[in-house]
Amino acid sequence: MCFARGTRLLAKGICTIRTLIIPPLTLLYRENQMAIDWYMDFVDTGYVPGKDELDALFYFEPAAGISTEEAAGRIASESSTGTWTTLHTLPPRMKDLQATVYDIDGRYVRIAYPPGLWEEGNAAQLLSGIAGNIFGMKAIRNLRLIDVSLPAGYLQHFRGPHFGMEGIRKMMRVEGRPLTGAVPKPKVGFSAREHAEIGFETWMGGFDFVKDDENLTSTSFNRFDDRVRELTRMRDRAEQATGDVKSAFINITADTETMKERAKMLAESGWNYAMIDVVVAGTAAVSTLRDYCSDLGLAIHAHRAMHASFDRNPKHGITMQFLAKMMRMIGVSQIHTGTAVGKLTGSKKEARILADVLRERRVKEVRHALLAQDWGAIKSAFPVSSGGLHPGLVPDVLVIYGTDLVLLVSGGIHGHPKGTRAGATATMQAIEAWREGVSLDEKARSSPELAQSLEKWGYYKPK
Ligand code: CAP
Ligand code: MG
Repeated sequence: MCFARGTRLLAKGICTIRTLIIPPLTLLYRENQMAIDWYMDFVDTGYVPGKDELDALFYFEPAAGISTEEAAGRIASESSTGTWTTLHTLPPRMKDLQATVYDIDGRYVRIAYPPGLWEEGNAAQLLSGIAGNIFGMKAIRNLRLIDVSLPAGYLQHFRGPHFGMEGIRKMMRVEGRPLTGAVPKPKVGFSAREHAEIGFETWMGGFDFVKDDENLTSTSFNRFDDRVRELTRMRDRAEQATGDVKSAFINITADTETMKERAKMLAESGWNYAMIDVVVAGTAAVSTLRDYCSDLGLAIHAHRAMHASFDRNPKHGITMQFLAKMMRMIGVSQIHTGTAVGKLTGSKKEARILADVLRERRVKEVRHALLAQDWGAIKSAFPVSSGGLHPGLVPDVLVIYGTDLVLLVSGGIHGHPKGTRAGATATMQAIEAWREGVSLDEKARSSPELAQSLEKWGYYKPK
């Protein structure tokens, strides 16, 4: 009996020491002890950023035991000049390169970065700074880079898209409607000849583009040079038959030297686009190919495969709007931005924000989602809507994007009851209905291909 009572008393005593005695003593010790970190040196909520500074917006969640201010300071420190500890020597000029937390709004923080931190024209280095180590800090439980407002002094070192949207429309001779395209499906497995024959049917159904899928490059069953040769032959036949300009997004994704060789082959065969899987290829490679393709007169179609590995989690990673901004700044002519109604993630709000990032000269702020941005002389780029679309969903997509869009309908034409050409024709009829302001059901009365498409899919939204 006494033993049990004694144990309870001992346990109580230990607990009191741990909760009431140790923490204030630690605090006292730390305050008196020489400071071992300087994160708070990166926080000044009275600071007003200079016009020449980059202005970043993050969502962040401090880890347990880390104050909001210290967590914000750690983000600014680790993404500019800091390290985990105070230093024996710190030349005063380093202060000029320090990032500054200047606004903390709940879970959102704004950080100003001095221009001197950034190498002119080097997008990869920008990412190493503001999208590098900071995602791995133990003191931050979740961190998401939402957007960065880029000052004119920084943007001036980037060329942006070789063709703006106007240039692409002029090149393709398409006005007043979205540009249209499709990927042969199944996404890989066809020979180069079969791929080109499906492409011919796609073009003859009224589409402007035939697109390689993101995982088709130069495989044993469909070598790049064979596909270029076969598609060139079919393009010339389709242009002859229709009198329209026909083009393709042929995927050059590989190591940079190989991508250059493939781009050259495209230009020599009279193509005006190259396709790159920009996330897997990397920022540096896209930067190299942007200039190389521009010299060859090639626009770049940017597929974003892998983006959802870092932009899908609303609490951690990098947003699609920041990826889209980087790619317009570097100079792709168009990039996938989702459908909101198709098979892949992405909301209507996100699709509209992405379209603004790519198309507008002056982008307006959207609280906690987008920072104001003046693009200056950087040309516009097309949003690309693709993924799980069919003619029945065309009006939904055009309500979101309007006509300044590249619309890709792939499974949604090759799955048409009468085949690819009828599927493309049905999609063009759906676009016409939208432009005429009539319902698809009404249009279908005089458009058999659209009627057959609605019979199979109706207005089905893929899960
Ligand atoms: C669409 C697609 C595209 C996705 C990419 C595919 O085919 O070819 O790669 O649209 O997604 O492989 O799924 P379907 P996102 O039209 O047959 O679905 O555009 O969101 O980047
Ligand atoms: Mg694909």
